[in-house]
Amino acid sequence: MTIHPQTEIAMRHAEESASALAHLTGVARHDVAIILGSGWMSDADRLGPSQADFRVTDMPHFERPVAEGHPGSFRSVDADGKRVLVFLGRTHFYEGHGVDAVTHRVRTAAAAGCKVLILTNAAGGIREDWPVGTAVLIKDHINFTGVSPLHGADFVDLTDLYSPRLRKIARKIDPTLAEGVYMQFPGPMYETAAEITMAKTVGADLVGMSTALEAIVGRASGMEIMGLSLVTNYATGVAKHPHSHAEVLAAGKSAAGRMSDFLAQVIRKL
Ligand code: 8IG
Repeated sequence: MTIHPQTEIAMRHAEESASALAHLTGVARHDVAIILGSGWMSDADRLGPSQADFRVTDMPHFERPVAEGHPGSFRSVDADGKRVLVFLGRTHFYEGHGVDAVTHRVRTAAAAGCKVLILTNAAGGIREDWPVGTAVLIKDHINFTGVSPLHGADFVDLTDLYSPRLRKIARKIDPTLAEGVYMQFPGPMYETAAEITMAKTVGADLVGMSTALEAIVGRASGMEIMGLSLVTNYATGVAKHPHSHAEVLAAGKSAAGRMSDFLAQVIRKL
């Protein structure tokens, strides 16, 4: 298959970013990449020692961060010899920079040598038995953004997109870990109650504004993928009151230590 010109550009940009990343961190190749979403960032130091934080905008081709609680930094963590590339925050589809901006971290991670990609997010929970603070392993997704992050006739297979091997590792560390289907909406508005009824009907357990587009490019780039959601609010209609971003940030902050400790264990077992 010939590579679509837009994919070629995205891959060249990723190579350029990866080369800047190696120069900034002094680490030529990384093994694992983690994208920390809201609710996952505040205790990132627990993942392992790192020299310093860098701004993604110190590399070419990265967009400036906009969402509150998304600093747009990254670090290289030494997890007992395993090199882990950690992005604090992501670029969202709703920022309007297009799918290549959304997936640029993923392509950069692949270009930097990463074979495993861990995607984390904060999400709205549809299931009443998952209170705020519940960590959920993503077992599959529904891409409801209406767009594809791939270009041209790139017929990528998405069977077992969220690696059964990695899910087994996660459940071994925490046998109580819930598993669910994540549905990515375009955002930035939260859903209506009717949309959540639809989401539930088509098999979603969680709703959010990220992750699915990134996972698709991760697969297309040959990486093994793990997805983790932290429920920071009940979805519309399930919730008894309106949503606020402050509430999401607070729920994330109180869970971040637990989430980082869990991720640290996962990394060491990969
Ligand atoms: I945090 O209820 C968080 N992100 N789409 N819906 C969507 N995204 C979210 C939600 C939610 N909560």
